[in-house]
Amino acid sequence: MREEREREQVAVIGLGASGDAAARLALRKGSKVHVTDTSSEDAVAARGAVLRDLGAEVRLGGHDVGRIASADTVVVSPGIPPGAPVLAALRARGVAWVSEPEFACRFIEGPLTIVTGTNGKTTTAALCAHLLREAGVDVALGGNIGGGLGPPASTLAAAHPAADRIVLELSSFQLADIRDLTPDVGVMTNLGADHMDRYATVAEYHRDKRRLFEAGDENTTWVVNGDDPAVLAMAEGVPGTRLAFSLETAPSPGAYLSGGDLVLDAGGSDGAADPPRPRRVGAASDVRLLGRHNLANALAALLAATASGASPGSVRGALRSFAPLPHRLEPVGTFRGTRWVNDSKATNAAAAASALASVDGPVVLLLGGSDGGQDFGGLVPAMRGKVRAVVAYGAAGARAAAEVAEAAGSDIAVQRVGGRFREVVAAARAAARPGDTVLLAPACSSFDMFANYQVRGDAFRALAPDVPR
Ligand code: UMA
Repeated sequence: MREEREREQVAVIGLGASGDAAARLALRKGSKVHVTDTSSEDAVAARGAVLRDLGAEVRLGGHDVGRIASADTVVVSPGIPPGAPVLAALRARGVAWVSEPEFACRFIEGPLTIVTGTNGKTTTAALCAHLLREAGVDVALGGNIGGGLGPPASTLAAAHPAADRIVLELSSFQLADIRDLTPDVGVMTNLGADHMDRYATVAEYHRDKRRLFEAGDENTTWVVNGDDPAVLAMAEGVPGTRLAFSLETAPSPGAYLSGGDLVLDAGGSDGAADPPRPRRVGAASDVRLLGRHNLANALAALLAATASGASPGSVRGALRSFAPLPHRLEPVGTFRGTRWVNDSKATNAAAAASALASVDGPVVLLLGGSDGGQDFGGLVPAMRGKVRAVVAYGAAGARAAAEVAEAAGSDIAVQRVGGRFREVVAAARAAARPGDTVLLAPACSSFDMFANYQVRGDAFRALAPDVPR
């Protein structure tokens, strides 16, 4: 009985990928675990059944706030917004909670490289881990990244033996509820607007991103976007060492593009007799990813990887062997002379603009999905001279079509397509001519028609060749 009471009690809210991983980690560490989800649908029930067998108490179809509040530690899944009734009730009782990566990091002893930012964080985190792996560092990749590219942080924390270095991609939702997690290396790729269905203002969203900088200390190395004033302002005066990457200037210490070269400058010239010189570590052409913004991601990854233990000499070959990731400017193929590119991950206007800047015209653009209040007319400058036709679809389709048509006048053919995604893709095919690129960069999340952006991208990939299936 006494022993029972001494076991830490952990309550986990949400039984998606993060909740499942956190509950398993807590069980493995000998805690008493209560796990709960408002849903009792099949996938959740199946996870719950396994956790019950492993010894957890599982409550589905609703939350027992009193039971959750009695736990020593409450872990919250990132998809649960701060205004959710369960969190409002816990707040009213004065109960604090932590995010799943914060919980995981209590059990991670090795150094952490944390990557966040509005766009490019998955590519940067995955490339950083790849550069480290190729340099012989024992590294594990996970966190928000999902999509089969890496597990939740808790799964990495439960792994035995632990990797020497962990690279975590973290979202603003996860950073919101960190407490003691301390990055050894922290990366901020860029700052724009996103998740405006969850945040009332961009400033509120940025406040959660700022948690990364607040989590570091004087031993942290920061990798920041030297071309993004919002990032530089946020990193201002933060303790630790600051490295910047830039496509426009030559920051020192930092990494930059010089002609076609990727250059690393270790800095340190202050008073040193023999300061290290800027060093060419690769070429832009070594990066097999489409788009200039991916050169910025590559520079960020270079800095993060070298700050995390990769030798600069190992970088070039590793850059060349990094293949494009699924749903991120992923070349799907060329069918009847038309190239198809899947950027389903472009769930906001800034990402769609980057995608447009990354492909050659003429382009047939698929635009639409859930309506998150994005400024579609604001995308027109990125479309001009490049986009032949816009196929607007989904919940935001009517607004997207109207805003683009108004801003573009007769320069861009705009059609709104209702119905299923198959019809949307067929309309894009009909609008495209040989030599064109059909680009899925919808500037919207996918939840009006799909479970997530991966399923949307998979559907696009499957429908592109127009093969009956
Ligand atoms: N739920 C409750 N109570 C509530 C509300 C929801 O129990 O009041 C339940 C839901 O029924 C559901 C669960 O909570 O079963 C929600 O889990 P979740 O949405 O947190 O999803 P997970 O499967 O745990 O996935 C999360 C991340 N998802 C989100 O942040 C929305 C995944 O990021 C991440 O890969 C995974 O944790 C592991 O770390 C995905 C993502 O789209 C890729 N992230 C966003 C992005 O990148 O833009 C932030």
